[in-house]
Amino acid sequence: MDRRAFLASSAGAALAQQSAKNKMNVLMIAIDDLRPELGCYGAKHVISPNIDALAKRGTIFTRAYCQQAVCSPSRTSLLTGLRPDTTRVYELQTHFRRILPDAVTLPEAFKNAGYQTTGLGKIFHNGLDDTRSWSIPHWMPDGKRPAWNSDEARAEAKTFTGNLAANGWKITNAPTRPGSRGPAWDSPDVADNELPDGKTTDAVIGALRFLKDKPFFLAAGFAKPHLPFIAPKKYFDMYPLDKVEMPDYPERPSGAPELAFHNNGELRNYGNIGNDPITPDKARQLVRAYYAATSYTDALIGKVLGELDRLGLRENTIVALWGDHGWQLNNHGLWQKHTNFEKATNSLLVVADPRQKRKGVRCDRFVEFVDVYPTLADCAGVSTPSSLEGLSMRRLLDDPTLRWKKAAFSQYPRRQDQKDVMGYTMRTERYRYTEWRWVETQAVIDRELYDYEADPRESVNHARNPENAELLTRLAAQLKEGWRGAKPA
Ligand SMILES: [Ca+2]
Repeated sequence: MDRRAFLASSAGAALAQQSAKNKMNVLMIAIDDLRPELGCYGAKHVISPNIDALAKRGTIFTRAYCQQAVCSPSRTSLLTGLRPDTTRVYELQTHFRRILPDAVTLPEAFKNAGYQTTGLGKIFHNGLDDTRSWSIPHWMPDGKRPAWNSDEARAEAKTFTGNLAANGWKITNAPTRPGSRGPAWDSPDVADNELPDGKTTDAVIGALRFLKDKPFFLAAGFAKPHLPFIAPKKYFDMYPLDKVEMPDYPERPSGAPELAFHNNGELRNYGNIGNDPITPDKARQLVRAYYAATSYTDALIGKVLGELDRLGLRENTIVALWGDHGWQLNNHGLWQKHTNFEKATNSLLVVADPRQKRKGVRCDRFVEFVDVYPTLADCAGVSTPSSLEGLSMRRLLDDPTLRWKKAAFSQYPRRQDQKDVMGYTMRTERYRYTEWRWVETQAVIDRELYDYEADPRESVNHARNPENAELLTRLAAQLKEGWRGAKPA
């Protein structure tokens, strides 16, 4: 190398080093099935001091909507920045690479920008990991996988990639027999790290220590409060059974089509639920256990955020925390997610960028989970594919009152008469408008209209009232315009 080239290259290396120093890290915390019912969301009966503390240094999004209220479709949409009708992932079996082999995922965009990227715990849906997303292989706390970032883990990740390719990315989760999943809740008297999420927490802390000097994108996935609601006993003790605040409106909305509902099949897979009626006593036990599992997860997140502080990383790390969709705690007689109702689609989202101008504020603007990818990339200065279907929320972090999206969009598939049905739903400032359509012909089978101004509990479907004809026509036109039409000018 001649002297000039040497000088140029060492200047380049120094610049690269400098820019690595200035790069913001990302800690993305994914929580399975956590609904936005926490202290920082105004739910004082839920004990969540650690997420509340994070919210004080960031923005709480009160109107964040997932694109489909079930794990893999929602996570795939968030992690690819594409909506379910683009990913074609509507269930828990299809890997998005079958449809979109060249998609660049959120962690992958960071990897391509020179970041160390890794995931611990549930990030992509279980069994559907995307090896291309990670510079250090993804790790699960199931005891079957080698330690995070070990030679064995790297070798296994290679084999895993090979297997996926050989199978044409087809992975199927065998359906579980009813009653075969053990109890729906349990409160073992164990230490936090004797349960899988506690093991994930220890591994995340180790990963932070390892990654602290490099720009990193670290995804930490917590499995609780997903069913079964298992948490150490001390978290159950925080919620005396007789004092548990029971969720309101257990009734179905009047005039809602059968397509809007499900039969609580996921919950009924658990041995102590089965096909028996869910009695008020059982409902109370379930609600208490959900809150206990929530507080357990919150405590673990506190440990992770504490380590971030101890390592001096708070000022150069963006933290994004989300629950992958909402959750119905006996709202409309429904448990779980799997619907287009408000409680299933409205989700938890907190973003904290240490550089944001307004901290500890609530933002009531409509944001969608497809927006998480462009936001994190925008905040970190990472380039993204032009095909993304979301909008960066970065400006909302500085000013939560900006004029923003006119609506948020979600969808949920069903089967009827052995044919595929898709329910498309749109949440506007005042209404939720839903169309259930045959997939094949796109003909509308049924509609729902809820007016949150008059009826925040969705107790009446107004779509069948002839007086609303004009409103329905207007909302149908807006739904047809979809997310492109709802973008701020
Ligand atoms: Ca989930």
